[in-house]
Amino acid sequence: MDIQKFVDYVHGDNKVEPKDMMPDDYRQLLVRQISQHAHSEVVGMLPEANWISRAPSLRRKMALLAKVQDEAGHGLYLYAATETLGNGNMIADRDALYEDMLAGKAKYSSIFNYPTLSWADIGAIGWLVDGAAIMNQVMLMGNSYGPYSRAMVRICKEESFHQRQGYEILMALCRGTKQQKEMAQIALNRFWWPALMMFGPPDEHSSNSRVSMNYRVKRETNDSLRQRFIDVSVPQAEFLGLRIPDKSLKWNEERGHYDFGELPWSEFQEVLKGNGPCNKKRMEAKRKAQRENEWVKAAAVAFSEKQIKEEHNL
Ligand code: FAQ
Repeated sequence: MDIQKFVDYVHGDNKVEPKDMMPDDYRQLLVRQISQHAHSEVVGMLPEANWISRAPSLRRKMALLAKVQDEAGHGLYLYAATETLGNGNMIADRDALYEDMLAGKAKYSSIFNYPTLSWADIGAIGWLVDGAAIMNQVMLMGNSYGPYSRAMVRICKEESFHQRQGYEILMALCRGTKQQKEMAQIALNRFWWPALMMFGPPDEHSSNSRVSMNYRVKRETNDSLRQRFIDVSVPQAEFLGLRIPDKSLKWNEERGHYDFGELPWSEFQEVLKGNGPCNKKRMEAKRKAQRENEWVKAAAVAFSEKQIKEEHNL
């Protein structure tokens, strides 16, 4: 196929749909990114689910339950979008992709390998992790693949509610007792750098960015989104009365942005290799869920097969 024609097409802000012709490396890039995104959503349920039974009030529990269920829904939209890309050469079946993640062959976001040690961590996740996810996903709403771009629109609406509920948890803690405010500060200290690393490696080490930008999957680079996230988060931290744990953080009048310190990239590499604080625990939890809930899937398949037979008098 004429690759340049395809590139011109996507640069004209046109969408590619499942049955359209597309270059193999475009299909491959999308299967990799969308499935990793889906895995992140479903693994991302674990750190927060850890606090459902210990939420401090019924209202907080309801909001957290709804949020965690939303993440499962995001995983479903994204696995469904990935499946539209399967063809004779490319396996995009959700079970196969999920198995790749369980086997450690496919990645999911580094952030979900950190523990949630206090209730304030749930606030920090909503504010920073969902905040970073939105920053990235608003950009992805404009990506060139129709099913992914449309999934992003809905996901972004739900993520905005998630971000608000997290920030509101921290507002309550920061207006509470001295110990509650300290708890919020400790959560910010632990989640700040991991949240910044969600945007991926620095641009010069981002192996996929060039092709991704050319195909309009990514429309902005890792570093530019990270900078924007820092610029919007600093005043939000100030409003809470919390300190960002970065001594180098300083407004740069000339650049019109905050300067910031070096991110702990060696920690990021270790987390990607499977050596983060919770990598093993997360995969064990998902394998256990798969084993123990296999019967639910089998029952759903048996039920749908029975219905099809009845509807068609087979
Ligand atoms: N963690 O060449 P690049 C959420 C990998 S959803 C792990 O720059 P790319 C909602 C990358 O895969 C959060 N691995 O890669 C929620 C690549 O390896 P590969 C997830 C990472 O794809 C909230 C290698 O490093 N969001 O939080 C990470 O162009 C609360 C080189 O990197 C998405 O997935 C990382 N942080 O850019 C849920 C959004 N960063 O595959 C529950 C969609 C990079 O070649 C609770 N994804 N790597 O072996 C994207 O926008 C992109 O994939 C990036 C990375 C920006 C994440």
